[in-house]
Amino acid sequence: MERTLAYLKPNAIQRTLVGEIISMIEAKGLKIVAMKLLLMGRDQAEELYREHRGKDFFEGLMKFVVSGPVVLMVLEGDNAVRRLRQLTGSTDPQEAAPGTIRGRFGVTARRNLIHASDSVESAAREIGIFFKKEELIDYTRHIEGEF
Ligand code: FUP
Repeated sequence: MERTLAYLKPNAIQRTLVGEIISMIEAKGLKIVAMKLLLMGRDQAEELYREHRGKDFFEGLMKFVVSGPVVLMVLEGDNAVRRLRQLTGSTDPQEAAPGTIRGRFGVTARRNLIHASDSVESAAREIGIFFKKEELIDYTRHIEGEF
């Protein structure tokens, strides 16, 4: 069982797409084990995107992700990392497949609506930036086994 971090970026909240995007995640069978609305701090944003430090889009990315509240989620399931990345689609929405979140709603590479961890290792690190262990809830869904 894997865990991954997703967060809905400020433009998803501004465009009132939170419900639709979470519906797509739920429909995919991924289980929400933690969720919160948060105004991301600059320090958290820099830590999350540390591999991009120094790139030409870094400063713009920082300003965008702290510009308004985001919805953070920890999702659990078999191959959760890969399944969420597939559902999210390519970074540039113009390249993203039509059925993906970015393919359906995305406009630009920066304002691409959702972040999804790219590996199990990144997921563990990224979850640690935003959640304490006790905020992750262990529970069983009644529909478990019926997918
Ligand atoms: P992804 O893993 O698909 O979220 O994409 P990356 O890790 O490559 O990029 C992280 C974020 O950087 C993107 F979600 C948005 C931002 N970005 C830009 O703002 N401009 C770019 O040209 C590329 C990425």
